Amino acid sequence: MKYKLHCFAQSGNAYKVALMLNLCEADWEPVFVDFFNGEHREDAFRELNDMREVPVLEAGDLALSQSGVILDYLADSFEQFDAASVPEHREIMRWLMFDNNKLTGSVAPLRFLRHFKKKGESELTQFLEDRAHSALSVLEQRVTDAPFVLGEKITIADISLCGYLYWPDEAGIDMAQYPHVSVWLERISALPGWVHPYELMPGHPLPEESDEDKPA
Ligand SMILES: N[C@@H](CCC(=O)N[C@@H](CS)C(=O)NCC(=O)O)C(=O)O
Repeated sequence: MKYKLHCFAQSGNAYKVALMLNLCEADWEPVFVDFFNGEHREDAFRELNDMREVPVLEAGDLALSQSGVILDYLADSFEQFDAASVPEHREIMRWLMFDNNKLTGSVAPLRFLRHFKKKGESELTQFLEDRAHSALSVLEQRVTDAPFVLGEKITIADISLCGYLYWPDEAGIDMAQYPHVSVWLERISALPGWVHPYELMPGHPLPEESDEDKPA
């Protein structure tokens, strides 16, 4: 395989890269990281990524981390979902940073606390939910007038921004408030090669989730 993606099914950040690879029909395979048992903090993983974060993409001698950087690298390699000019590239970077900081930066920890930690509601979950709604409103505005974030064509900005949005129930976010975001998500999921994150990467369901599904 040309590409190895260190990932796990519950990671929206890894999903951004896995989805890109699939949409580009890349020759890739997932390498499971046992995140919920702390594999990303072990020495072997640190050698792969000193930031101790998933995803990591291995391409030959290269081991890249940060989903935005990996998406940019793959857009260059495949000449797909890429910018058509330097100003367009800057615009893509602007949205990747907005996603990392504001949208994924709120939806991912909110989902982690609510769905995986299950510690109940707190000031922190409220803060994150408000922040997620604020970011979603920005995205809603953006995709109201155009099919994709940069306009008529899909770019890695869309692929990054959608990373955590196929699990709204797990984050406890009501997407009915964002009809244009919902249509935009359907537009992306209609693309050839689109696969839901839980089917695209290994590790779903978690052992405790499968136990929950079992009759008592
Ligand atoms: N900005 C990074 C975020 C990566 C990230 O936070 N990954 C999570 C898994 S989804 C992680 O590995 N977290 C490790 C930790 O917080 O200890 C990216 O886009 O790749």
